[in-house]
Order: sequence, then C-alpha cells, then structure tokens
Amino acid sequence: MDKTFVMVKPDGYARGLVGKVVTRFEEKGFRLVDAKVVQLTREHAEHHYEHLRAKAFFDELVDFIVSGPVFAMIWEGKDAIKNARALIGATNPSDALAGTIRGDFAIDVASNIIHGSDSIENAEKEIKLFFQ
Ligand code: DAT
Ligand code: MG
Repeated sequence: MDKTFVMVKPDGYARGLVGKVVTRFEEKGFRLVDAKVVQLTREHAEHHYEHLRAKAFFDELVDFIVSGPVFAMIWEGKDAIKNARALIGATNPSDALAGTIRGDFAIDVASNIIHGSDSIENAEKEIKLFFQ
C-alpha cells in the first residue's frame, strides 16, 4: 500500500469542495490517513513548488497557494499516486475528462482546485513538509 499527498487548494477550499473531494477518494477505495486545514507560508509554498521555480507562472502560483487555507490530506491505497492522479485529472481543466475532479469542478489551469503528488519520492517529501 502506497501513500500519497493530496491538497485541496485555496479556490477549492473557499468554494466548499473539501467534502466532495474527500467523498471521491473514499468512494474510490482510498483510506484517509491524516488531514488538516493549513495556511501555507510563502517559504513552505516555494519549497513545495521548488521544481517549478523556472516557470513564468511560478510567482502567480505561489501567490495563489498562499491566498487562503488549503486542506492537506494523506491517502493510502494500491498504486496511490497513479490512482489519485487519475481521480484528479489533467493539470489543465480544459483537458481534464468529465468524471475527474478537475474535469468536473475547475475551468482554469491557474485555479485547478487540487494537488496530488506525482511520484513516491515527492509524496514522501510533501507528507514530511505538511505533517511533520
Ligand atoms: P499538476 O498539479 O497536475 O501536478 P504541475 O506540477 O505541472 O501540475 O503544476 C503545478 C501547478 O502549477 C498546477 O496544478 C497548476 C499550475 N500551473 C501549471 N501550468 C500552469 C500554467 N501554464 N499557467 C498557470 N499555472 C499553471
Ligand atoms: Mg505536480
């Protein structure tokens, strides 16, 4: 059983989508290990998105992720990273299929409501960053 880190971003939290996101992960068969509401600091956000520092949208991304509380979660399940990203859908909601979280609840890449780790290595890093 793998663990993955998932976070409802400030837009999803403000829109009251935490419950729907949690339900989708539970219905898929994941087990909730831990969860909490967090207000990220800029330092934490920059560390979390370190791999995107060179991107033109980095400052916008950091501003957005610290703009309000997020809901951080650890989910456990078979192939947790792959299965979670399948539930979440494509990065750009325009490309995300209906039935995925981004496909159903988001329309703009800059506010795509949810984050999910993309590798076991990053899941471990992100879980440590948020829960220790
Ligand atoms: P993902 O969140 O699907 O793993 P990513 O790690 O490549 O995607 O990017 C992290 C976040 O950065 C993404 O969820 C939304 C934002 N982002 C990505 N591409 C963007 C773009 N072209 N313009 C604005 N924000 C973008
Ligand atoms: Mg990513």
